[in-house]
Amino acid sequence: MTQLRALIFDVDGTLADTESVHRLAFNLAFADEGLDWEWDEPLYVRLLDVSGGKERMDEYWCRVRGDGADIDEAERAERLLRLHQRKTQHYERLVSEGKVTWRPGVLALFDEAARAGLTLAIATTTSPANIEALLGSALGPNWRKRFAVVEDAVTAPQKKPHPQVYTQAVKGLGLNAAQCLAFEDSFNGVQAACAAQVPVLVTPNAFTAHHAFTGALRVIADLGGVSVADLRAWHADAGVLVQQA
Ligand code: XBP
Ligand code: MG
Repeated sequence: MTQLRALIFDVDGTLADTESVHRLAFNLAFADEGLDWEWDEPLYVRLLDVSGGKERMDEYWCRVRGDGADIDEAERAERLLRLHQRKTQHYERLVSEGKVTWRPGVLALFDEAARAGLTLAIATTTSPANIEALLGSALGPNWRKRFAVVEDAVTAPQKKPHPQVYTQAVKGLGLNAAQCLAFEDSFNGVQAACAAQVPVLVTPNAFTAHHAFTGALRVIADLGGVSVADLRAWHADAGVLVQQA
């Protein structure tokens, strides 16, 4: 049986309910640019099928609105970058104003896992500034010391469902995938973890409840009341599944 050694956490939608604040930040950036772009919640649920804020805006511009393809490639890239920088500034401010709610059990599990000798890591498609804002606000300026590895949109530019962020996290941990347990909220995240052979626990949220989570080790409402002993037992099941395969 492969012993559990590390927990690898997705950020958006898993650690905290961030996507409604991301959506607000996008709309504020669009308004700053004087654009008639407005992402309501049903549209944002659809656009969340695309990981990465710049990629998501490009999808909207070219395939939902359909008028992005008429723009010169360089000009389009420049506007997407400008919009994303502005959006990230709005998101950082909204997080600092306490607009994001952490999900149940996550911070308690960080503490219990560390006491139990488990290593913590992050594997996200979000931007470094967003991670800094969210974890800095909850864990203080030394939050980074709590995580052995942080893989994000800069270190792993191939976004979920591509497995790059997880394969790099496992490599950075110096472990094999079976010694890790990933925590995710979305179809893309589960696909990425499974493609990297990392057993994955899913805690869906309002934006992802309709997603398929085929391949996940287990789907639970949230991490409230979940102990390290629970994780070790569920992870051992993964070992059994692998042996049965
Ligand atoms: C979710 C994402 C991100 C966020 C927006 O990341 O796909 O794009 O929606 O953040 P996670 P950016 O892997 O943590 O679920 O605008 O910085 O991309
Ligand atoms: Mg997520």
